[in-house]
Parts: sequence; structure tokens; C-alpha cells
Amino acid sequence: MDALRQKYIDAIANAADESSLEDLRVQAVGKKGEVSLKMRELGKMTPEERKEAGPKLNALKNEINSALAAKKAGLADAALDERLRTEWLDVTLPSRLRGQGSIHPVSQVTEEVTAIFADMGFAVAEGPQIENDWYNFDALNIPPHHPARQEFDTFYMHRDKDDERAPHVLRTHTSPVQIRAMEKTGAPIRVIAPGRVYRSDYDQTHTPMFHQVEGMAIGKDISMANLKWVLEEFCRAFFEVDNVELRFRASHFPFTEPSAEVDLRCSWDNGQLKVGEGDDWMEILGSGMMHPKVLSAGGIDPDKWQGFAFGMGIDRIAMLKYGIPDLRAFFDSDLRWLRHYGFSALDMPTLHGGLSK
Ligand code: 2NM
Repeated sequence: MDALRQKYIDAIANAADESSLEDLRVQAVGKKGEVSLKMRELGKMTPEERKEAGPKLNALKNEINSALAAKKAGLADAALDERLRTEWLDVTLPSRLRGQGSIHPVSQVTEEVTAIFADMGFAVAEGPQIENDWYNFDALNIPPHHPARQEFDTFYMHRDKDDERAPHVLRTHTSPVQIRAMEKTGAPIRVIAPGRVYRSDYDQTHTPMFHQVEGMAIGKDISMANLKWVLEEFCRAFFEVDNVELRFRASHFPFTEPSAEVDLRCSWDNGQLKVGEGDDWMEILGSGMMHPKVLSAGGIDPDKWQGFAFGMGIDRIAMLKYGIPDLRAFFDSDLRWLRHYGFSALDMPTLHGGLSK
């Protein structure tokens, strides 16, 4: 029994890992292990022999089990020490550099325009880019077969062969959003509707998708005078000059009467735009008093209410303000262009903090 003890105590002390420790446990005290077999022999002994051998075998079994447990704990400690020594991490190291995106000029200018009009009490409205015929045309006093429908270069959605209903369209302006806003809140109302619009036109100065912002204000006594001040105030804030001068030129739109195109006094010296000085005039937007039929289409009584409306191209005023020469590059997703003309995500345009840095 002493030889058995010595054999296993030594082997346990020298075991290199948990699996050899387990092998030793099976060999010694497992069901068919050496100690277990010896215990089975107790049955063949005389009572006196058994009285002496039994406790000794039990003690040996306990001793081997304790040695196994102690060695197992020792191996686990050593393994943990080894992990702590090798698997460490310096959490104070700087992180890996990640590609930094930028804000597209269209997004930047949309935010600027929104901040300026919000300051004058205009809410922002949004609506679907796929519209039906009624919201995009009829409600805006452009009936079927009206020649103005041709001028919009409309994208029509597909209809099944025998489906006679007027097809849906990609909205050609954001005016349908204004109709929906009138329906939703009624008068009085002041909203702008910025967003994507679509016309089948592609050349130096036109892309089939571009951005517009339209605005309207409806009240009991809203007039062209209010329109003029709002647009002057917008230009002062947007172009960041105190002396802006606007020129209203009589024009025609189906949705307004009277209608005016608005020009901004400016100068161009060697490709550099200066607003509010010089002898040039630059057309920047269209506007007018909302047509009674348009008010009616929006569910507003034209005998009680009147309002102005205007619309301008976001891409165009972005090019003017930030000196971007080529419209088509706006939609190329060229990373070098985006890095050059893009804005920092941290510079949110506000009237108090400056519109852009
Ligand atoms: C323009 C020019 C003139 C306009 C009209 C409306 C609506 F839906 F309220 F009647 N929104 N915008 C409008 C008026 C747009 O863009 C050149």
C-alpha cells in the first residue's frame, strides 16, 4: 500500500496538465482503478484483516483524491497566471483611424435654409417622392392636357396594359407636399418643403434628380409685401451680407397669380460671386400669390384666406454660395470631391453659431 501511495503521490505531483491528472484519477481511484480493485479484495479477507486494511485503503483513497484536487487547483492557478501574463491589453492606446465622412453640400445647404426659415416661423414638411397625378398636377392648377405638363419632363411609373388610370409620377416639384400640408393642418400655416424632385433632363446644368425647397405662408392678410421681406431676409441670412437687393420680374406659373421671378443684385469678378453689389442680376427663385384654385385643392377657403408661395433650387444656390462649378459632380459620389466640398459633421448650421465654417 505504501508503494501504491508513493507511486500516485509522485505521479500527481509531476502531472503536467489537467488531462494527465484525469488519467491518473482513473488509474488510481476510477471504477477499475488500482485502489478500487484493492478495495474489492476486502470481501475475501478475514474480519481481522479487513478491520486493518479497510480504514487504510479508505485513507489512501482520500489522500489520493485530496492530492488530485490540490494539484488541479494548482494547475488552474498556473494557467490563469499564464493568461494574465500574456493576454493583456493597453486600453490607453489610441484607436485605429477610421475613414471620416463629410456632409454633402446639398445636405449642408438644406440645413442652412431650414434654420433660416425656422427662425421666421416656418415648419418643415415632407412627403412621398412617388406622387399621383392629382397631387403633382391637378391640385396645382395644371389640368390634364395643359401645356405646362409637357414642360416638366415628367417620369411616369408603369401601369399594366389594360389599366386606364393615370400613372403615378416621380414628383416634378415639392408643391404636392404643400398641398398635403394644407390638407393636414389647414390655415393659417407656414411651411417649407425641401427635398428631391425628378425631371427627365440631363445636360451641363440639369440632372434628372435635383433638390428644391418650396415655401408658403397662408393667413388672413398675407401679401406680396410679406413675400418680399421674407425673401430678402432669407437672402441676407443665406449669403451672409447686409445689403441685399431683390428685383421682382412679372412672370407666369399655373399655381400663383400674380407670379414673379426674383433676381438678386450681384457682381461677378473673375468667377467670384459677390451678392448685394454690382450691376448684374441673377435669377434665384420663382414666387407669387397662391392661386385660389390651389388653396381650394388644399381644402382652404380662398374667400377667407390668401398666401404667398415660392420655390428655388437647392443645388443651384449651393453652387453659388460655395463656388462649386459643376452640377453633375454633385451626384458622382467621388470621394475626393466630397472631401473637398463636404462639411464637417460637427458644424451644425445655426443662426447664432454661423451657418457654415
Ligand atoms: C415656384 C414658383 C412659384 C409654389 C407654389 C406652391 C404651392 F404648392 F403652395 F402652391 N409651392 N410652391 C411655387 C410658386 C413654386 O417654384 C419656381
